[in-house]
Amino acid sequence: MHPKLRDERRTYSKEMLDEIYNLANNLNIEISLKKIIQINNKNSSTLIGKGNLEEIKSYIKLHSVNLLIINTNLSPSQQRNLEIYLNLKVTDRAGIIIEIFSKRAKSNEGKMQVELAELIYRKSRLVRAWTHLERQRGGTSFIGGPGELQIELDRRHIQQKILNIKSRLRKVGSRRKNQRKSRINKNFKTFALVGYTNAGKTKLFNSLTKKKQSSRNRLFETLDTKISRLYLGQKYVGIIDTVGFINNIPTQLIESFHATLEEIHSADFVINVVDVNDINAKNKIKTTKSILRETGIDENKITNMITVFNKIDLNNVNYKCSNNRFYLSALTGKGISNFKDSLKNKIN
Ligand SMILES: Nc1nc2c(ncn2[C@@H]2O[C@H](COP(=O)(O)OP(=O)(O)OP(=O)(O)O)[C@@H](O)[C@H]2O)c(=O)[nH]1
Ligand SMILES: [Mg+2]
Repeated sequence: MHPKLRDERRTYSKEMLDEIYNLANNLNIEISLKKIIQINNKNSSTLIGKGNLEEIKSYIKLHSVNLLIINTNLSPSQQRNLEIYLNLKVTDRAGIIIEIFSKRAKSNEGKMQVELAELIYRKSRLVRAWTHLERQRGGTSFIGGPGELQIELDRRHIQQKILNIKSRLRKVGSRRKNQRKSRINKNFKTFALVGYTNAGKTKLFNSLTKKKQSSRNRLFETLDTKISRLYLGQKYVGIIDTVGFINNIPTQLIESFHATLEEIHSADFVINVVDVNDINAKNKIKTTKSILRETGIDENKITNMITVFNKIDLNNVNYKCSNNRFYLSALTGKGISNFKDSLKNKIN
């Protein structure tokens, strides 16, 4: 492998590790050891090979560890096999992210969407054999797959719950659809802010629309979609703020946030907000594009996507904007007026 590529990969893996560390911290999980393991040959039943597993096992024996987080998505059987082999609660990246979403959800729709993702995740992990581990852990947390719920609910019950939430979500979805129809009828143009979590979408939304949505330095601050008006000289347009993306986003979340993601699909323009100071900005742009593709967005919207490099107040570089590329600070307002002018040109 080319040394530059190897360095890039290493930086990326480190950042991914910091990211999951950050998320776990937010869940009040105390991390005693974090480690990058290079997997050359994937072991289909446990993902990690025997040598590394033995090392993990001896670490667990020596320290009072009660949870192993694997920062990638495990199949249900891999997760189960690891739990049995290590006699320890194991969770994967999807488990942690869904748990964070569950902690952040505030609106009714958000809560329903997260519950749906949790149920889909759990459904495939409902295995009776795990109950002995559950008793040992004594936990009721969602992490590690099914907790108490596993014992309480059988698959059919979960399936029933899934159908029930889906039908409630469909009702919310059809309300949204009608609102979108009315916007189209009125020729009301919309711009959807998308991008990696923590890039500053909500801050930009607030700056453009004078709203006061919560914008904080923590991952997945926004889960709900908000639309608000921006006056662009003679015409109003809609600015849409949505949930942020993350690398390796659980498919269960994409499935359950369908209605939210449809708002992005139906927007006339998509604006990808990127933190200009992020050393992994390039990878995060790639992640955003690939998630959008996964959700079935029209390819033209990706081709014509506007990229906003945000947080320029944090460095002293002089950037040059172009047709679909802008540099600004949602915090100080620098570059916003130029950006608004170009949005105006796009709708005329
Ligand atoms: N210095 C600086 N900080 C910014 C700027 N824009 C946003 N921030 C900060 O970056 C953090 C994340 O901002 P948000 O607006 O919540 O980010 P987001 O993209 O909406 O994040 P999610 O809702 O998680 O997807 C907050 O602490 C903001 O104050 C900026 O232009 N400059
Ligand atoms: Mg936000």
